[in-house]
Amino acid sequence: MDRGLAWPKNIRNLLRSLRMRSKYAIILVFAIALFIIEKENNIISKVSDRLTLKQSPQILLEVNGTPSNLLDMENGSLLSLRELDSAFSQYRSHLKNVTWQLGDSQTATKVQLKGPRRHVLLMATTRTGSSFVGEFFNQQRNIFYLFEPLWHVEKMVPIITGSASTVSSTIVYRDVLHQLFLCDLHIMENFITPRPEDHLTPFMFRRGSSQSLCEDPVCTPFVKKVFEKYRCRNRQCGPLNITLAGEACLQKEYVAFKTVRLRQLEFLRPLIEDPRLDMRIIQLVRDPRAVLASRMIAFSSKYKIWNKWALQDAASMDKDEVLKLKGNCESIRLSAELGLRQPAWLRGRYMLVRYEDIARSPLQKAREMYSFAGITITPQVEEWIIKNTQAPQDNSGIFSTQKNSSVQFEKWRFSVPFKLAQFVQNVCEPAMKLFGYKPATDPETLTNRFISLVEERESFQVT
Ligand SMILES: *C1O[C@H](CO)[C@@H](O)[C@H](O)[C@H]1NC(C)=O
Ligand SMILES: *[C@@H]1O[C@H](CO)[C@@H](O)[C@H](O)[C@H]1NC(C)=O
Ligand SMILES: *[C@@H]1O[C@H](CO)[C@@H](O)[C@H](O)[C@H]1NC(C)=O
Ligand SMILES: *[C@@H]1O[C@H](CO)[C@@H](O)[C@H](O)[C@H]1NC(C)=O
Repeated sequence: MDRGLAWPKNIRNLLRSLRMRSKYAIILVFAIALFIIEKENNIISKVSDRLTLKQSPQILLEVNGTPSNLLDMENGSLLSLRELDSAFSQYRSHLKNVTWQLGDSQTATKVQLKGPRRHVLLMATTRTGSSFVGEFFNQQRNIFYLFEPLWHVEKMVPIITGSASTVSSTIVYRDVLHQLFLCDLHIMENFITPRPEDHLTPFMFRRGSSQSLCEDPVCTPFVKKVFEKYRCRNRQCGPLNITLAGEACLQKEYVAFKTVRLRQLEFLRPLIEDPRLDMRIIQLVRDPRAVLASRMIAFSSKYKIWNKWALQDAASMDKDEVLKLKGNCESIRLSAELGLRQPAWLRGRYMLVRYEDIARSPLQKAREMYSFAGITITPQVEEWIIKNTQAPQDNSGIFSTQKNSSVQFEKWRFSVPFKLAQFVQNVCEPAMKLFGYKPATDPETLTNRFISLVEERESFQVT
């Protein structure tokens, strides 16, 4: 397919789906469109597609005084994309941080934040134990914890993740996180489907994984007949009142989020340099062999090429899949190297943690993470950790956090064929070296419980 035509069509589809949404969503789409245009000016000029916008053209006027000649007031449609492009280039600088301005116009400006607060981002990738480690922060009452808030954002901007670079989605992720750390939860309303009405939604992803969204006063009385997609675990609540949740966030001393959707540490610099925030970033990594093995089970359809390959005697592995794996490992490594180099803007704000170390000494690692974050760990958190890391092995579901952690973390060694381990070792060698994961030289080593594949490390060195 011609990529030049695909983007505007996607934008149009997205606009159509957003038609009923508020002005914020529309403005956001333009920020996204701008980004694409910025990257691919030449492609846009080939396109004469028309972009029609059924919603009031007034909307655009609100973005730093966009001139009225951009709009055709008579029939309410926008001019051609080509003309839009030149209009955009005029307003490029204003739109650059438009998500930022969106949020700013809401709660963040109205409410004075209580200080000093600390803001913790647990930055991970899927199947690295991030749900489990996230619980360390979720279990503490004075922390406002959100589980994977970017899930909704990823769902809403498929055009970016699909056809444009991951850079553009990362910018949206970053700006949304920025607002969320400021307790502006309204920013989420642009991404939750169906769109919340009256700031109420029963569709906040995995609400039950955030105690902060399930306790008083955020847990409003249960409403019969409202279908609650993501329920609180231990009680029934009414649909989530996002305004109320934002207020609760401001009442807490600390804010912590976990995400598997943001990989590039360098993008977080604006958050770290925002004087209203006091950021601490904890990057969680895990042996890429274990991660792949776990993904092949948890996301078996997405990883069916790997599953098929693992079972075959002689078959060459799909090139795209290999590149993806390499891309994963490299982006994690590059972020870690940046963090470990401690540039001035990151100093004291970055911590690298290996899942394997947490699995072996959960309490000690939790204390280290809390100490790094400058938060005093409570006995409740410590009790939760003790209770949930010594559970018998057999009651652990795929996504459960309750397991005998010191046994679980290397179970993969006995379930993957040696050739898979070897393959990952080759593709991810630089990352494995940095994090201290030892290659298994032969099948016997792989399955020998007495040979550790994890180097003991007190600290990590960038070479
Ligand atoms: C981005 O937004 C901030 C805060 O509203 C503003 O101070 C800054 O000038 C804006 N930057 C650009 C490039 O528009
Ligand atoms: C809407 O405005 C555009 C630009 O001025 C014009 O070319 C087009 O014919 C108009 N469409 C209708 C349906 O009036
Ligand atoms: C949501 O919470 C806010 C803040 O407490 C409140 O003003 C508003 O009335 C609530 N909305 C609904 C629909 O209950
Ligand atoms: C968890 O695993 C460790 C290591 O094998 C073992 O010593 C311990 O007894 C196990 N704990 C439980 C509760 O099964």
